[in-house]
Amino acid sequence: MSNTSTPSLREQQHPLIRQLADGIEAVWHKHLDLSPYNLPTELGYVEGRLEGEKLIIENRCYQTPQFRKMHLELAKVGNMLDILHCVMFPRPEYDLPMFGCDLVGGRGQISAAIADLSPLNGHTLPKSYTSALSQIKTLNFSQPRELPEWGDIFSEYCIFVRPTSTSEEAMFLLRIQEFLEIHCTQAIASSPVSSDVVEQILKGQRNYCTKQQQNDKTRRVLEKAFGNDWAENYMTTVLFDLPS
Ligand code: BLA
Repeated sequence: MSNTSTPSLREQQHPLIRQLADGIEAVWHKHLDLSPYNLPTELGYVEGRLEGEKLIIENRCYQTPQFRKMHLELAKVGNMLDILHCVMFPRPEYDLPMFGCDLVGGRGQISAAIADLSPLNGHTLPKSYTSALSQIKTLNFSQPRELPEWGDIFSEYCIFVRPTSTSEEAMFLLRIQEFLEIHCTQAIASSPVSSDVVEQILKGQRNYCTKQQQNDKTRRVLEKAFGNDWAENYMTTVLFDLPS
């Protein structure tokens, strides 16, 4: 695992990705009691080739008393593609939503920026979340994007846009910080649930991961650079592993 002072890839990435990576880690450090989470060593830092360009993947992973795995991934394909992927997997003993965020850009423009606190029971977030989220202001972006079919896992607070200006980028950045402030504050105040509820939560997490594994756009990038088996293994053990 790489620790605090090796921000190599992020310095070469789109400014929004860099700011977001720094911002996510800052909120994590501010609120949570972080310990390292070890990915299989061969998957912490990976290099491959995609259409003659070098694909580099750099992972950072933590865990806390409330979160089984907090994963921040940065990836870069030559000068074509910059990617930030982040998911916080709660321990199933806590009734907490999934925080997920994905930014994809190339040649100076972010084409997809998505962030959400996704409920695990199919439809509603815990009341404490909806009351906090209803107090932050509704944002308007000039180019909202349509969710794919598997995107029924996302909440009504999900943002999925193509940011068209630095002010829209700043709005997106701020919204993620608001999501994370709410999420970390709620998480540390929450108590473990009873064992029958744990089963329900696990079911919800499995559904979330199974849907995310259907993202063909992610899969295609990984398949082209590393092959089908590697991509399948990476999507099911690193990006969206199901809790045992
Ligand atoms: C879209 N994800 C994409 C796209 C690419 C990737 C190339 C298409 C961009 C576009 O349409 O403009 C690629 N994303 C990757 C790769 C990794 C990655 C290679 O994370 C990792 C190595 N994806 C997530 C998470 C969410 C998510 C956590 O990993 C949401 C919380 C969403 N990504 C997401 C969605 C799309 C996307 C909804 C659009 C998919 C579509 O339009 O079909």
